[in-house]
Amino acid sequence: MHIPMKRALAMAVGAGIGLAAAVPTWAAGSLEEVMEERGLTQKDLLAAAKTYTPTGGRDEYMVFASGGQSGQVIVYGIPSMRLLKYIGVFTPEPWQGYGFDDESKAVMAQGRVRGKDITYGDTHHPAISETKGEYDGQYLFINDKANPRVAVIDLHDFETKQMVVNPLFKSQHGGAFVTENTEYVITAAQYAAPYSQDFVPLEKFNEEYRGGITYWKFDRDKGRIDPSASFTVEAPPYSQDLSDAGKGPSHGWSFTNSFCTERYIGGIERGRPPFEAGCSSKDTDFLHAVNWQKAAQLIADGKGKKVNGADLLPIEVAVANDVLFLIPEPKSPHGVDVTPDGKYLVVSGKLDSHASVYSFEKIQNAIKNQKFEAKDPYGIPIIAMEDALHTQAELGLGPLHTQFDSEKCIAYTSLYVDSMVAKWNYCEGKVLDKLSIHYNIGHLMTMEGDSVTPDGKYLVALNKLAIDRFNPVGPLHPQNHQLIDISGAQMQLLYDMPLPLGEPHYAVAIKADKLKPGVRYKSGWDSRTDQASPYRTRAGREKTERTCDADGNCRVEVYGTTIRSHITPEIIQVQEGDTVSIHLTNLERAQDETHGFAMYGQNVQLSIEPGKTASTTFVADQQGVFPYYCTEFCSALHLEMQGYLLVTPKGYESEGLVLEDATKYSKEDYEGQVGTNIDTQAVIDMVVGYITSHNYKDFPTVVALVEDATDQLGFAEEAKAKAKAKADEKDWQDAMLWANQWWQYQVKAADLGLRAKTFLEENGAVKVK
Ligand code: RUQ
Ligand code: CUA
Repeated sequence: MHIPMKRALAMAVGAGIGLAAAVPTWAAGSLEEVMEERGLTQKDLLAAAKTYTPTGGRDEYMVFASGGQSGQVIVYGIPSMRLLKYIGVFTPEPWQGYGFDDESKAVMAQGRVRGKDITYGDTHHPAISETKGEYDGQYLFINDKANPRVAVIDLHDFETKQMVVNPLFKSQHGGAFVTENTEYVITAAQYAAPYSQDFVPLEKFNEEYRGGITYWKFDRDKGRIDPSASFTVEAPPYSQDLSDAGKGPSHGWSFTNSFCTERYIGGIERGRPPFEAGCSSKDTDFLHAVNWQKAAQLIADGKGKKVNGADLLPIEVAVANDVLFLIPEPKSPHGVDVTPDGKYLVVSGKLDSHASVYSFEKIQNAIKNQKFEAKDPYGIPIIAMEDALHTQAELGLGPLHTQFDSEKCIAYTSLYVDSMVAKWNYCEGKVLDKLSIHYNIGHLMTMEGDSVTPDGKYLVALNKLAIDRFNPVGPLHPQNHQLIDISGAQMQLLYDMPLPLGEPHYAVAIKADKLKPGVRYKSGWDSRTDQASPYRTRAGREKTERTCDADGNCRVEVYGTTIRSHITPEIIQVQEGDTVSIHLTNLERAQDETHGFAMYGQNVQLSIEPGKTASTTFVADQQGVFPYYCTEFCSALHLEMQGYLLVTPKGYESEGLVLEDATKYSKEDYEGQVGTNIDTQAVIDMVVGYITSHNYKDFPTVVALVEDATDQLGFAEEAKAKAKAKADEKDWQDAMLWANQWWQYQVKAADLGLRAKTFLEENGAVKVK
């Protein structure tokens, strides 16, 4: 078994040194032939050329899309539309160990609602943290509509760090939206409900059911939301919908739509007309304009009150202090989007064919002159529509959401009923272009489209239905994100991407070079608290401790490590009934050398990225044999990265048996192995010779590989010393096994060396000596 591997290594090296890399040739003929065979047009080829990303290429933008009721966030690249990651947020994600390791279970526990674990979320709107209105690439926030929660994701490692539960709401659609410097993350209630957790009859809807807008204080230094510094502005039971934060001149304000200001309560089963009839009968609903800066000041001055332990600014206080205003907006509005310059807000009514552009300046003038057309039943002043409106544009049927271009005054609005995108000028209220979408577009998104300086370039249509666009996969269809080129006067459809998780409502795209994710953690890191783990373990310090309390309840704490290709410990013995905690630190420093940890029958699955410490705790309540292993194919000896949890019956006494190796080794075996190792070393030296004779230090990737290989060779030296010591004792059994372990490390080093060598060849390294 050893010889062929050695030969293979030698051949690989020889081939690399002796021959230039082979020149690829097209097997399938010329471009024209491929076009003909696949039925592609010139236009298709152009679209392909705009999206195709050759192997090793990177995308210009990174998209964070809501995963809808999958409770996750989907990450993909633009223009390639290649999927890069699902981030576990409200839903367990086993590959990442999310919701399986103790550390992330603690995050998910923050999201309990009324003491109940909620293991999904209905995510709608992701938002990237902003500095001076620009995406800064540090954090991502996303809401859960069904259970009013917000999650904080750190873009340093793309992991969910925190969840907060709204103390007042029972649902929460209009979030997450950040203010200009991420002072606050805004979320608005959707379905009105009593703030109290108690039963309140629907007959008291007008008096006791409430909506509201919550301003979650974000503590940038800690990278966490601070619930104690957050507050809610009380609002009538108007089904608040989407929101947006002011920017530039409108900074300090926020805007929230509503869609059932009729305050209608359905009840088909009671013979009443349904919600949908009663909630769309009036011609207008209300845009809520909130001066959150003033609201925050009032809360700080003690003008609010505590409800369910949270700060609330009551409607009367908000009204008395010019904090809350209403403005009529066309029938069943959905999106409200503040323009990049912060001067206007665009509102679309689902049941109106217009988009309405409101002027922030006009709104402020009306407030200054106290010019109101009426007050609503809760005493909130209503600014007349004509006093706030800048212009309206007839766009088409079912306008929903608006995004902005890099070019001034240019906006794109989704037309749900028409299945189209309208490009228009919101300063002049003029339509410029329309493009068909397949089918029923909801949100749309331009590059950095929520920032003060959108990039334009591309637009993604987030469609509600895919119908016939893809190969059928049963009654539940994939979602369809369509990539559109908006760099010219006319929009051009480039690509359809099926998304296998849904329903993605909204997405945000950031310039990829603004993201600076790490590739490893500091050794022994708890990635969820972002602190050194109390369970971090260094090589050689692995240990297992068992302690019992006075009642005879015992805990076993395992402080272990993982490194190619073994888990320490490899045998864990506990007693039936013990509570077992296994803490594993991944000792790897090499990029992408993640180890997994799965165990039979205990619902255990960890992902331990380089440097991370992850833990699992369970009760070993049944005696038995429970194999465990690494779930990431991390090296040639990955399958051997294994171990046993032995759960002995209570009161089990060892029968004094001895472990016997099934295969016996002789002096000759040992010497044969040493011979192989010496030959392998010669191969490694050749590779090292190649690398060091080139300018490898100019390639950070290679430098990292060389560092890793040097580590592996260090381990090889240790194993070699052990083998020699055993040989001196004439213990040929262990001498041979340690010699083999020495070889294992050599193979890992050789593998890294070859990868480094290939990289140098492919990237035009030059000979330096
Ligand atoms: S949604 S399709 Cu933003 Cu929740 Cu509009
Ligand atoms: Cu570690 Cu496979």
